Amino acid sequence: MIGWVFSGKSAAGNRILRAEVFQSGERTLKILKQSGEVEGREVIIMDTPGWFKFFPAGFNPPDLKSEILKAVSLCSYSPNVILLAVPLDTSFTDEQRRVTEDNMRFLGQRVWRHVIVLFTFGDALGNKTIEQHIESEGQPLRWLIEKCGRRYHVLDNWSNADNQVTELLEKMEEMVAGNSSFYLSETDDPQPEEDRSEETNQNKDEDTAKEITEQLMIEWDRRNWKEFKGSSSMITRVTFSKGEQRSEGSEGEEEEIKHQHEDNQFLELESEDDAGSDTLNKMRRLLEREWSRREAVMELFYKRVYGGE
Ligand SMILES: Nc1nc2c(ncn2[C@@H]2O[C@H](COP(=O)(O)OP(=O)(O)O)[C@@H](O)[C@H]2O)c(=O)[nH]1
Ligand SMILES: [Mg+2]
Repeated sequence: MIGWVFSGKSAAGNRILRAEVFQSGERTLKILKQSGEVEGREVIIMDTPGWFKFFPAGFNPPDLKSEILKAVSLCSYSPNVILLAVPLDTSFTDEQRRVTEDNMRFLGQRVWRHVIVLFTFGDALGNKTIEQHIESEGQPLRWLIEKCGRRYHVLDNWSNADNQVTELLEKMEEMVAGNSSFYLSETDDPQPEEDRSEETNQNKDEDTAKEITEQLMIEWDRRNWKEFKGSSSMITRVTFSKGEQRSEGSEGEEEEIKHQHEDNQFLELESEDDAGSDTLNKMRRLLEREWSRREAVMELFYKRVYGGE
């Protein structure tokens, strides 16, 4: 089970195993293996920490990669499937396409043959079919679906309907039957990271990114941008490469447009004459978006629990 934070991985794990064994709604820090009998099969699920939805992979917590690799190696000797959680309550833009690809690069090119896109938040589909949704979402999501050999499944983690899990297991079995299991060997293509032309600067930036990441994780939990900004003079040294920036004008993205508008306001509010302020603004913008995604999900959750839906 992989995907960005708050994409419903832990909830999906619980849903599939029909037990509250993963901590949904909390940040998953370490992989967690749980198993159970589902529809007569022994199912083992590895829950993993998520990456950010908006930040480039370079800002991940330091042990995210090693945790995912651990999960892969623990599953290597049995038929396995990688479920990539993609929540349906939010858009999958070109930015998410890049972040997803970036975050999965270290698993090598072969990984995509073993992925099923697990659309979580199935309740957000409303009356639409998933095919209509994929059609209306535009190129980035279609790219993902094609990349995964058109394998996908919708899961509403709040619904008790049994057939959604049965169908998922059938799709997983079908995939495993026509495909070997996923494992990483030493002969695998070394995972080429992004272009490293400015090696020295890059190293310096990497150290800085590490410090920022640590801070970021604290702030993600605490939600206090002001302190983050005050304690982070180091941010001024970090530069975002072009490839890591948010795409401009991706097709049909209302969310994107809304955020661009908000971004402009931030820029106006904070027109400091400081060399780092541009980067600071970018950091702030990304963090704000991570938070607002989290809030939107919590709102859905409270509405469901207390709103009598
Ligand atoms: N509406 C809705 N909310 C969900 C669904 N799955 C998960 N959530 C909520 O999304 C939030 C994040 O879920 P979680 O399982 O922790 O995601 P993770 O970070 O990917 O493990 C939690 O508040 C869940 O209650 C779903 O299918 N529908
Ligand atoms: Mg989780």
